Amino acid sequence: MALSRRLFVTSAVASAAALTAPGLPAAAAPSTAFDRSRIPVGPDDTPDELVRKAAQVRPTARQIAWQSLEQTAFLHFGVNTFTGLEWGTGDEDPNVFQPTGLDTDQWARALRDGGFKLAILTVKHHDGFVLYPSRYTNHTVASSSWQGGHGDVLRSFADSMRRHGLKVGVYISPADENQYLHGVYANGSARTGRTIPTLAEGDDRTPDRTFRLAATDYGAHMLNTLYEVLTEYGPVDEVWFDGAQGRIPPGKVEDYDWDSWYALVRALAPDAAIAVTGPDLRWVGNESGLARENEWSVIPVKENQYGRTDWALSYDTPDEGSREALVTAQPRTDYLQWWPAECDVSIRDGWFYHADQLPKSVDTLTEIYFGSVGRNAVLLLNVPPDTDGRLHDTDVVRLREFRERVEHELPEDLAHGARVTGSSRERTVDLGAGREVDRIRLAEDIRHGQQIEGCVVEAYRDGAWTEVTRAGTVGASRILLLPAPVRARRWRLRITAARGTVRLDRFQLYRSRI
Ligand code: FUL
Repeated sequence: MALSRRLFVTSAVASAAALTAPGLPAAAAPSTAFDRSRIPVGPDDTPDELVRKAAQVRPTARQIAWQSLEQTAFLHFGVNTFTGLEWGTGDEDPNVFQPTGLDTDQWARALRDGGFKLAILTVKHHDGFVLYPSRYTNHTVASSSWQGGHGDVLRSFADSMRRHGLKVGVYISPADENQYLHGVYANGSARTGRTIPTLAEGDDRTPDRTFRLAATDYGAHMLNTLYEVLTEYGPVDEVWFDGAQGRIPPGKVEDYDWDSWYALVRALAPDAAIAVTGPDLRWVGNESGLARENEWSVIPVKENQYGRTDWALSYDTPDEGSREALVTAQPRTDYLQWWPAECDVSIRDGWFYHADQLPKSVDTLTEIYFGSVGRNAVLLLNVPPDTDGRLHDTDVVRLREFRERVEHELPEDLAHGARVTGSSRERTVDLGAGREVDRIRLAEDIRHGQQIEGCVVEAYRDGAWTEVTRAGTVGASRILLLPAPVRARRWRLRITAARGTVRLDRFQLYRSRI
């Protein structure tokens, strides 16, 4: 998909604060006085001051939980699955949605067996077609004859994921072609106080919480959609907002009410990481599933319209967080923020299922694993259900092969239980006997931030410490691949550059079995 779709419209419209109900947290602001997930930057901060501040930034509990998932999945499913399009038009006949054998348990088993911990369903893609029967639009599963108009993919998906131990995420597209055709999206309406949920005709809900939030007509539509999803389908751990605008005439724009949307998500799903166009995690900047070799989770950011967190540098700059990057970004930086990278990629070429496409090879998926999980990021791999409403057998087999391959790449930590000595800047492991090693996994305890800027792995060979490999950043996870196995009994990790006190979480040694 064109990168430009993820680029955001920035308009000069003045930001009006969300109107909050009592007890409703402010949108993107730190949730407690001790929240250090972002620290303000001033124009007079010296380069040393910038580094000192970066060293003090800490992830929230929500971000730590999200980072530990490592492998997450996307499921792009909707009218496009049946029309063959990647981006729907909003005027498609809802009756095209006819999965012949929806089996969300099969999705869940395949993802669980592939090593995935959370799955995100496209509850609404840019066409506006909604996978549950919403009160606020007819462009939904209820307008299809599928299951007699009583189908609910979101219900089935959420139940299956939880039954198989996976967490639930929801993709709710801000862009909405259908609402544009109905004169709601980008209709130029004012941002005014709206009561959420807005009770619809015949609505039998008696909400125990209502919210007063600033929104346009379409912003209110999004809020009502979020309210339904976040109150009727159980706990949600990730809410995924793309930043794309719909295909609307030049001159028209829908300024998304980010602050109000974030506030409602925080109130209704406090554990949910708000992804991509959100304060909790950022798009890595490509759709190939690959992080930068040196991927920082502490990033200079600016706050744009209605509280949207944005890059101070560009989304795809090769260096988002080094000392040099902090200085270059300073004139545009509002905060140094814990904003870790999520690497999205599809197992097939498209995001939606197309019969003529094939899944990526195990070798490619393994490169993606090392390029994401191995580089301080979380992998978000899309596996699109087919027109039956099942993951294609080829993809299911590929997911299992991928998991087996990762297990063979990193079979058994040879350093587990070994004698470990050292300090925060140096750790030595004695394996008790010479062992061959070709993969090394490092991790910082990110509860104490991201500090390592450079490190060297050495092996004691022929009476001397010899460099085996080196790396820049480590963060939550760094996996180093040696071109050939190295045999040694004693191994050492030396931190050569750091911003603050390093708390090492892993120094693991592996001999792959591939
Ligand atoms: C993009 C969208 O336009 C694609 O259709 C897909 O959903 C991808 C994950 O994000 O911006």
